[in-house]
Amino acid sequence: MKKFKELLNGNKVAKVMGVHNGLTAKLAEEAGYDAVWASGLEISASQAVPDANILTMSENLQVVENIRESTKIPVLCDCDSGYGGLNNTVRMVEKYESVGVDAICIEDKLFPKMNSFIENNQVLADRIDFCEKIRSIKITQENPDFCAVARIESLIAGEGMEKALERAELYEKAGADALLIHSKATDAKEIKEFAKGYIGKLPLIIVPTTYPDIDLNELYKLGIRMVIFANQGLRSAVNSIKATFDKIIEFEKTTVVEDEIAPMSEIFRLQGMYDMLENERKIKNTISKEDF
Ligand code: SPV
Ligand code: MG
Repeated sequence: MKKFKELLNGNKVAKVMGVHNGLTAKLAEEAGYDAVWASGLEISASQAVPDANILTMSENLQVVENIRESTKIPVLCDCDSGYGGLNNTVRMVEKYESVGVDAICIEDKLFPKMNSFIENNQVLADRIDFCEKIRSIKITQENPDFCAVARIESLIAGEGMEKALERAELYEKAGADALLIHSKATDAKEIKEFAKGYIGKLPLIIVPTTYPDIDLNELYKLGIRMVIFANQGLRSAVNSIKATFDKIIEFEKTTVVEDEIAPMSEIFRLQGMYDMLENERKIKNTISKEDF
């Protein structure tokens, strides 16, 4: 298994899956993803609240701890805009690093931030203020391998390509380990243009939610080192759960879905029931009745 930093500098585009709890993190690892993205959208949606800094840093951190303990692959955390100002970001770094995550991502928007695909309400942070936040991560972190991803929202907020590239240069200077260039375009032209225009050295990360048709080999040549499939797991779960719920209420029994849903044995495996019982047996075997 590769470290997050190694993934950023690898010889292929690392594939990262969005997750919202320990179970989805485990499923992402088993499917073969290189890392997981603790998605703010997924975590808030899974609690049926808006993706707009409604959940507190501590509430997100609690979920992140469960994600961390459930998978061995690197965990990259969506930390929105750092939960406030510079000092909030400092405490956030201390707390996130203490639970053992590999990387955090902050975006150059104001608190409270709004999901990038909601029209209007996309207010960008002052670039110098944001550089200070990036610097605060690098100064606060204790583990040299801990990574800071700086997310550029210029193309989301309508600030334009030129300004996006200027921000990239500044965030690199401030100490970011990677740049996430976000786009809501319906094809990859915009992020390709950014990648071609970026003359710095940092690895680039993309989130192709609105532009699903991508070619990873082509993107690698342009400097893109990581792709985050940020929300497809949650969206797939919603459709699947809806279909199952609809069928059961219609037929008033579960026979119609039994072949489509995971067997109980699979749930037990995923939650570690069998491992727990095996461990219990091993512990008990170390004690013999005769000796005690
Ligand atoms: C998330 O997954 O929470 C993200 C990506 O930040 S997006 O929803 O595209 O803003
Ligand atoms: Mg988010």
